Amino acid sequence: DLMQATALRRINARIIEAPTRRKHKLSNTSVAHQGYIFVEVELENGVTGHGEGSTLGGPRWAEESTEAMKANIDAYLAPALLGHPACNLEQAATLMARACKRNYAAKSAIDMALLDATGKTLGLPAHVLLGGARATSFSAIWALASGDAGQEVEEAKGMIEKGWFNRFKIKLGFADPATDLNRLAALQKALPAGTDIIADVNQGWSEGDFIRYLPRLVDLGVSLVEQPLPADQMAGMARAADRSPIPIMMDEGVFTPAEAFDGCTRAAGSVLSLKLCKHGGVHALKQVAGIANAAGVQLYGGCLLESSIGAAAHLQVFATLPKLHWGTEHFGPKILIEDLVTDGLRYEDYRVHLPEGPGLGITPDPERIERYARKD
Ligand code: MUC
Ligand code: MG
Repeated sequence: DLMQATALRRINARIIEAPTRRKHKLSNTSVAHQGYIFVEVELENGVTGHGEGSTLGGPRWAEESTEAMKANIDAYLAPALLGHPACNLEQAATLMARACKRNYAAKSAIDMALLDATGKTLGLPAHVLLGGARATSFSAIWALASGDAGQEVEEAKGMIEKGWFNRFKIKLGFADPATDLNRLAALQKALPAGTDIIADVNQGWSEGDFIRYLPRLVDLGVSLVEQPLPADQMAGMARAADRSPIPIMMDEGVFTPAEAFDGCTRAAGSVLSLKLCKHGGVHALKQVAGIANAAGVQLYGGCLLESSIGAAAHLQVFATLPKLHWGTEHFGPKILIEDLVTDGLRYEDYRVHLPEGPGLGITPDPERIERYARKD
C-alpha cells in the first residue's frame, strides 16, 4: 500500500556552495556563491525525492545557515521522520514542528523532497497533489544587486534582450540612501519608460529614512517597496504603509501564519512575499496565502536565489494559488554559473514556466551536486 511504499528509508542532507555570476549585495550581506542545503530522501519503494533550503551568506538574511540546517536535519528532523510515509505531508509537518522550533528553510527542504518523491511514486506533478495548476507560467522579475549603477543598467538591458526578464527589483539599504537612490535614478533613466521597478530595502532603513526618502521613490516611479523597516517593527511598517502612495510589501517580517495574520490585520503592507524558506513548506505557504487573501493583501512570489530545484518547488505551489498578483522573482537558476539540474527552468517571453513531469519536474545533476558539495 501507499503508506508502506512511501515510508522514509533515508534522509540525506549536503551543504552546497554554488558560485554566482556576480556579487549579490543586500543591506546585511554580500554573496559570491549561493549556500544551499540539498536534501535527498529515499522511500521504501526505491523512489528518491529532492529538495533545497536556501540561505544568503550564512545566518544573515534570516537566522538559518547551511551549517545549522545540516545539524538540525541530521540530529532532529530526519530522525523524527524516518519510517513515516512521505505522502503524508501534513503529518510530516506536524512531526517536524514537534522536533524543532522554526528552522523553516531546513523544514521546507525536506518538505519539497517528500512532495517530489510522492509525485514520482504516483506519476503526478507536485501541483496536482496541491490542488492543481491554474497557471503554467509567471511574469518574472530579475534582481539587480551589484551596487554599481553602470553594471546594473547593462545587466538589466541584457535580460530584456534575452527575453528572460523585463521587470526588475533593485536592492537598496547597503549604501547611504542618497547613493542608493542615485543607482535607482540611473536605472529608471536607462530603461524603457514604464518599466516595472521594485525596491527591496531588506530592513535597511529607519522610519525616519523612509519618511525622508519616500517622495524620491514616488518621483522615480517605483511600483513596490519591500520591507523598508526591520522585521520586528510591525507598527512602523503599518505607519509606513499608511503614509505611502506606493504599495509596501512584507518580507522578512512574515514567516509564520500567525505573523501573516498579525501583519495583515495591522496593515503592515498591502503585498506579501511568499517563500518556502520562510513558511517551512508548501501547505504552510498556502495557509499564509489564504490569510493574505482573506485580508485583501496581494501576493508576490518571493525567492532566496534557489536553483531550479527550489525554484521548481515554488512554481508548483504558486501554480495552485487563486492569484499571484505580482508574478515571481525566481531568477536564481539564471544567476548561478551552473544550475544544479540537468533540465533548468525555462525563461521565455519574460515568463518563467512551470516544469512538466512528475514530482517537482526537475532532475538534479549528480555530477554538479558532487562538484559543489562541501567536502569537509
Ligand atoms: C529578499 O529579501 O527578497 C531575494 C531576491 C534577492 O535579490 O534577495 C533575496 C531576498
Ligand atoms: Mg526581500
